[in-house]
Amino acid sequence: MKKNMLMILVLSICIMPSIAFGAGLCCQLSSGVQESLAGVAAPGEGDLSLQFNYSFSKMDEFKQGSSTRSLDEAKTYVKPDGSTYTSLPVAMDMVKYTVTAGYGFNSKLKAFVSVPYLRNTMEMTSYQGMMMGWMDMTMQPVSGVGDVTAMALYRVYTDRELRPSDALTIGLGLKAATGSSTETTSTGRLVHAHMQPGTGSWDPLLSVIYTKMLESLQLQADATYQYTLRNRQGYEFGDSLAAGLTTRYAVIREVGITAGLTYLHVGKADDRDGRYYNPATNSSLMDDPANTGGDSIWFSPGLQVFPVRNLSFDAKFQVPLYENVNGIQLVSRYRMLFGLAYAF
Ligand SMILES: [Cu+2]
Repeated sequence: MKKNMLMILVLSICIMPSIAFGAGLCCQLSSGVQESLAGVAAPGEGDLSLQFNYSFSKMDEFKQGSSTRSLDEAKTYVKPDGSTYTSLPVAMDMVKYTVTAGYGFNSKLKAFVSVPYLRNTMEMTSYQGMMMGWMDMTMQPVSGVGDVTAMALYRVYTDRELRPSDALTIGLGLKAATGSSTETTSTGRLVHAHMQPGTGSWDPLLSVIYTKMLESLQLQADATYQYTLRNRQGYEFGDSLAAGLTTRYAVIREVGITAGLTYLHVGKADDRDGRYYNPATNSSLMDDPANTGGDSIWFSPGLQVFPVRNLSFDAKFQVPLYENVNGIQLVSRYRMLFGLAYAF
């Protein structure tokens, strides 16, 4: 280590996009790896950084537009064609482990690669007819390696080379189709597209990050656009835009508190070939693309600790302040993230 790694780690919070959303609007970005890039220790010139992340998302309530709906209300939700859903999600947990490696080519160019591993579980209920009524069931967990994301960050502007106070960085990335999007249930049907480990598509990513560093306060504004493409099963997830404002305050040298506000827009998905949702044979709320996408605003308080040289720990809690979804959807109640980073 040539430099004071602690200082680099402290500054690094401001270098990565704060799009920490695996499950913005009910797992819409479940395989987008952006979350692992949030808060990654940005490596110095010729340095390597390694980060391990854990995230947990809980989805257990319904929204129709921006109004909360009970499970009973979801059971009687009338589709545009006049019918109701006979299969509903009740709760979904998403656990994600992500390993991210970063390398600093020089003071301007850095690159990151992250590999996620996911485990999704779901409680459901389905209507079995007049005699049996609604029956609860637990889905077989879906797990596996998710979609690998590579991203290059290039700092296009800074006011001065040493301890810059203003910086503008542009990121270009690609989310690869490494995760499976064709997991099936015991009955041979494709698992919900939004519960699969991967999306099956190769999606370009574009980020713009502006950072301002004051005495013990740092501010960051960033935006990331994910341009989704159609996968081999004919399914296309909606494009997404995440725009965030993050502030970090250093209480003491080793401890910082963070607060973030993020706006997330996710477009509606399209199941062109009806592989995941066939209205003729399937009346599952979770599978109907009409119930995908929407807008949300999130608040994320967090904590960062630098216990020893080259090591950082961060924890973040995320809650939606506002959610407005297309159709009716199972939405997130909260999300927790823990990260451990080491710079070599
Ligand atoms: Cu399910």
